[in-house]
Amino acid sequence: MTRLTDDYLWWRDGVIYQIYPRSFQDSNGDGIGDLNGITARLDYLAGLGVDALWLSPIYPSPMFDFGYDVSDYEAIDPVFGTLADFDRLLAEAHARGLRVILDLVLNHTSHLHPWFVESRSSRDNPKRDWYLWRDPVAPRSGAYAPHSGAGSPPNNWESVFGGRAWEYDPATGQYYYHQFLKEQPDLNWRNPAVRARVYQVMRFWLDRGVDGFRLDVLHAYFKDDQFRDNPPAIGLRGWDRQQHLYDLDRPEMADVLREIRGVLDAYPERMAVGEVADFGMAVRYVGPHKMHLAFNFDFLRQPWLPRAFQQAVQRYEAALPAGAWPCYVLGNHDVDRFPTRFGGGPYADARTKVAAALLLTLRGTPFVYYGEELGLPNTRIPRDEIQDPPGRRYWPIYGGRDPERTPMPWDGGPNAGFTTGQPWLRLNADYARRNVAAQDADPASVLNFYRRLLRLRRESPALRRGTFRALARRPVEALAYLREAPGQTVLVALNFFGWENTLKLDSPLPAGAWRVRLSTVPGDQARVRGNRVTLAPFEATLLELEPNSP
Ligand code: TEU
Ligand code: CA
Repeated sequence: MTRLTDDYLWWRDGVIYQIYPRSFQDSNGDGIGDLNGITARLDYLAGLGVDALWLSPIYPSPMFDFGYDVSDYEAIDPVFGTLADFDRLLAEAHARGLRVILDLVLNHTSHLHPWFVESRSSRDNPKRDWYLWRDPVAPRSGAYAPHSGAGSPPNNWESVFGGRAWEYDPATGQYYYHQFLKEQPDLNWRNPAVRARVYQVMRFWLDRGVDGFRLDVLHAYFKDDQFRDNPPAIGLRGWDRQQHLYDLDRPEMADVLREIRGVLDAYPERMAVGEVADFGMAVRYVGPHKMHLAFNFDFLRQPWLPRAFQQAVQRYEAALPAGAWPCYVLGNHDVDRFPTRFGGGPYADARTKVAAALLLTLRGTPFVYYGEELGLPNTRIPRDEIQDPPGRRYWPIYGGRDPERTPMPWDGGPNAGFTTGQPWLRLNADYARRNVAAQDADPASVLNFYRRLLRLRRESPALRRGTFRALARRPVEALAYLREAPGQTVLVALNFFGWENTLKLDSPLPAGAWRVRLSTVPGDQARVRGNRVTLAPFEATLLELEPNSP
């Protein structure tokens, strides 16, 4: 594998690829992707040019939230394989220079986790305090009181997935808190025994050679110690109709970030990336003694306008303290796929290439969600095929997350080569054309564009580590920026629209000869003159300043 600088650090200089294991590759014909399937596709991933894989949860789970409800943190769900399969996957990945990070879901467990089974068994069980149990309160007049004699829930907190966040447990006469489904009770992070046990889980995987973790809903570990009501907000669904002052992002988090970092720092080159709810946390949760990375989800909400993206980058660059490294994503298993979000239609692939060129040339670690490298769009899922719990609950206001979780299309054969059985979720409707084999054979495909971008990024110190400088203060239809490292200057120019655009820069470009390193336009001669850059429709171009040019 190419290693051009001595100080290469995989999670900072590399690109991380998210796999949703149910949907990547089935190896045994049950219609559900599994670990051996992933192992069989490692050559594809190494050839793509990514540096690390993040696997969404693979632990034993009753699958109420498809693995985000864990019933044993130190084993593998039989649907996905065995620990031996996992060890083999890890060894084979490492042999190809690919790191592997696991998804740790530590805000909550499954309601079938033995810890919760014990906790709910009696009020004096030693594990009672491992979860958040509260007495009912006297029903306020007109207030919600679901159980006769049970009073009302302890406060007004809502579940992300709908309804109250409190579930009454008649056996012991108390409510327990669940920020997501009632099958996902929240752990009590104030309890030192919980913390110690959870850090032991981390060491279990680190000792096996896992390279790090994606920490699910890291922002929610602590709830207000006084369980105060959230103030109201304007929104459509219950969760959105409150300001989350008291059920997220509590001050106690600082100590836990330090503790988690301490666990990781006992091993060489391990990392954690936090899933956090907003931009403020994406900035506050990273840096020395905190997380290595935290997802900045700004791009998931941007309209397809260069200025919106540029502003998102600039506010991030300005807000991150020294020693904190940026992190960008265009999609994941919870949000609409970006080709659909950015408008779909006949120009979707052209836009996808522009978006990919942006994601992979910013200063920060990019995450690529499986299928993005094919320009995979959302797939419409008929109501009777909906699998995702919030989709079932909120249809038709919200159809759930199945549309962005459809199986990876590998070839044009039956079920796209994903399975020999019946896929758990339908494939993209255009899989006969949109699949790995077909795009592999087409030099102009989205896949081959990703490969070239990833190769260039890996070879380029400016793209990996250089500074970021936007070249026009108010870009309208195209975007241009410089990435500069000692000895290398790269100009990235992106036309967001389907007509020619001349971008006027605030000041002339550094003088010299600009050589095209990569372009969506074949044989491109990039027109850079003074303070003007002219771009063809949907052109994405990377130019390098010839080092010895006058
Ligand atoms: O997601 C956290 C979360 O709150 C949202 O992304 C949520 O899934 C979305 O708003 C849908 O309504 C994480 C995981 O990424 C997600 O898949 C899990 O379902 C959730 O935590 C619970 O573990
Ligand atoms: Ca399988």
